[in-house]
Amino acid sequence: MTFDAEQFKENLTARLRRQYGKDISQANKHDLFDAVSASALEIIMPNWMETRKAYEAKPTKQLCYLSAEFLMGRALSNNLINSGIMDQVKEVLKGMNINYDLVEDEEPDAGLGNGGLGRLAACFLDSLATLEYPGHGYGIRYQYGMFEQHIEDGYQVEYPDNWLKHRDPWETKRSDLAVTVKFGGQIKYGKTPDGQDRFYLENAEEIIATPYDMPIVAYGSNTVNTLRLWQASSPNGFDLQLFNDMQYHRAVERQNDAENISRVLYPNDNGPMGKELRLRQQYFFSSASLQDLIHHYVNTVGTDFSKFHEYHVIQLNDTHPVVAIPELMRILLDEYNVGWDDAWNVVTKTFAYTNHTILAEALEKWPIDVFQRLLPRVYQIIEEINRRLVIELRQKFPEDYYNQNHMAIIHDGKVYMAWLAIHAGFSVNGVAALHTELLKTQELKNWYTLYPEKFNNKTNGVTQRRWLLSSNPELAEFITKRIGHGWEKELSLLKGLEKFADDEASINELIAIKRHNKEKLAEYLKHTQNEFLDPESIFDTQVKRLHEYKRQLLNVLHIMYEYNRIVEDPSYNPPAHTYIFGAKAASGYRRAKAIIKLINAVADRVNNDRRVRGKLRVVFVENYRVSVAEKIIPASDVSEQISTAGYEASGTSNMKFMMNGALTIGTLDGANIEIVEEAGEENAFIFGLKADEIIKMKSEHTYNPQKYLDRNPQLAKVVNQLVDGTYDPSGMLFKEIHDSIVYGVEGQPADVFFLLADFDSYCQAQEQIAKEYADQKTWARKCLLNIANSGKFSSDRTIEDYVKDIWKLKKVTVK
Ligand code: 26Q
Repeated sequence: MTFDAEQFKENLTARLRRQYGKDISQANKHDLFDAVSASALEIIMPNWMETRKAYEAKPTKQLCYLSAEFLMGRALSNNLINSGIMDQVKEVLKGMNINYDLVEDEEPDAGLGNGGLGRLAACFLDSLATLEYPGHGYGIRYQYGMFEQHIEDGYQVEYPDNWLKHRDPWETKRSDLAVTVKFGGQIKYGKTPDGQDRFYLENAEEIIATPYDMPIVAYGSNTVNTLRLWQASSPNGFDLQLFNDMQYHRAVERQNDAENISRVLYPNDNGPMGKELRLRQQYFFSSASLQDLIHHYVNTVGTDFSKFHEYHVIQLNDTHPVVAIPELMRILLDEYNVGWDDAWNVVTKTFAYTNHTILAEALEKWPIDVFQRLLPRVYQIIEEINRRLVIELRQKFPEDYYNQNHMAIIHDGKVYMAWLAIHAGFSVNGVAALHTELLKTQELKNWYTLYPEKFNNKTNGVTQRRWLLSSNPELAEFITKRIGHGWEKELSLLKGLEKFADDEASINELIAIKRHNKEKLAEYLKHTQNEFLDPESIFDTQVKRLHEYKRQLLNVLHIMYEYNRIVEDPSYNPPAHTYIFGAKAASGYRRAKAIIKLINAVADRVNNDRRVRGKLRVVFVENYRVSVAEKIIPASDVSEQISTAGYEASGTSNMKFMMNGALTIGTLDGANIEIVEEAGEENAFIFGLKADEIIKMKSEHTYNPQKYLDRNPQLAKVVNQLVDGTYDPSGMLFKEIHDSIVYGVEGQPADVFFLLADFDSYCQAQEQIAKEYADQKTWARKCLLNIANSGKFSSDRTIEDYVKDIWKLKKVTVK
């Protein structure tokens, strides 16, 4: 993009003048963030407009990525880097005596997602634009994103994330493109004004969906794609009659009820949540997005829908937007008078479904009564889809009454959203090789028998623009100095670094870069939460949502074990080790919250014990989020990826750590398997039971956790310390955690996530880390080999895989 320094300066001062009535000398950091962003958008805008024109000039297939979550993080640095004007902007600001870093830090994260699934959507948008594919995101403009986590007395306390408190300079409100979404009402059948017999809804509640567009700026090309987020409001405004009657609450009730649909992101990651408002959210953005697509199609192609799938492909990010399937049927049947078979033909060529989890509790199912009341016509259409499916099932599985019942979209009083997606979609994909295999052979085995051709794997990836180029500029420069530019758009070029593995100067430089990143993180944590970190120590990091299957508890049990060992044996002198945690727990997930309290209790004890000072430290980073990940990951030596094998569909932070030269301690789960395949087993610390071993023990009921306690007195001691007053005088706070591993609680067997079985093996892997870290050069060599072999884990590769096998998009060059 062309950059005119004078023009930029002028835009900046004009924005300050118009929006805030201030000149540069009066502007505070926030004003500056807003003005710099607005001025950058001014530069991006012509390309955004050109991109739209290019897509319209020659209609080609467009991808619609439908997702309830887009975990975008901050936009400013990303957009400046991608549009190639970062250096120039910094230069201009420097000339005006403005420190860019302070401006950057003013931007709130767009935290419109929970974790992996939401961040994956954000990485995909970056790759789609950069690879010049016409692909757009569609989601919800939550007024409140992922909650803000405070730690008070060691407990997680949630505060609303009011990220739109100040206006968001990146978004454009498009009132001209608003649509109506209908809820409830009664189904009627009758004549339309033009004399057609149709189904329609009477007395339905109407909600306005207004789109807000965000630019998705390509790196190194002119493409600017769109993330379109819908906001809900009432068409009726507030009720003046009631207001005049002094019934102030009731006067705004309707408006509030409508706005509640896009009020807040549900903070459940991989968890159950059968709330009606959530279904409202899902239908709201699915319906609005489809209406948008249909308008586009009708305007560019016309009302012959037989070619719809040649112009639109819709990727469903998990089951959250699956209600779009019957909604497209409804629009075609009821609004465009298409017959059932023709409509079904369109639908089955348009939708593709990604599964992100094999946890049973995350597979969405809605009670029939809730569904039917909220979306009567959509429900009726699902019934018809189901009726036809059941006929197919009887033919395919004669006499197999289990499958005939269990695979029905509607059974046991519920609507099974995943079944609807698999049946109606043309593609079903898992997110890592192991995950896809487990879908085929375990969770979705019956569906794989019915539709083997639909199943495929798409191993996740992350964008190196945000997770390396932007977040780790020193490492980026190290790379470019050795292999030149190009890796920013073709990550497999990193392979060229391998030849520096035995180059002393390179290894020393790599060590110095990691060291500097560690110092910067230490400084940041000193500043934000008054934590002291020793950059000499191993930075051993586990940052991800808190979930039992991710086994933060295994990490903590090992820390407790280390602590005992150092205290009991003064001659034991391991290298200094800092354990860093960052994790949010779903607000209703009691045991996850207890684990956060435990981490903080252990930190409190360990960090205040002179006997282990300089050897062991535990830090819980408050309010972990994208912008904090960007600081933690480049500063980490060890990446904790320790889920029970078979449970983590893929993981994506594992890839970010690898790219930034951290060594993985992990189980053979999710994408860890492929990471080790690329990096070499000798360059990671792999431990624990394998997925097939876990599956076998589960199905044969042969796991006996007590055996491990009997066998290992140190482990027994640590487990007992959960309740003996060591970390909590009452002995009660961690009793449920204790009981869940030792006895089993709530009808579950003991230790469902196999912590005790993997404990020994995890300790050995940690011991190996301590040993190998002592030899800095050998360690850094392994880091370099990890970086050099991380090319596969670029989301650019993932997107090309989707394009080739599922989406069949063509690149569109924007002039
Ligand atoms: C479901 C029903 C009701 C309310 C909420 C939900 C819900 C919300 C979020 C269910 C699941 C999620 C998020 C899941 C998720 O983030 N999964 C992760 O996806 C990553 C990207 O594919 C993988 O790398 C991770 O392994 C997987 O856990």
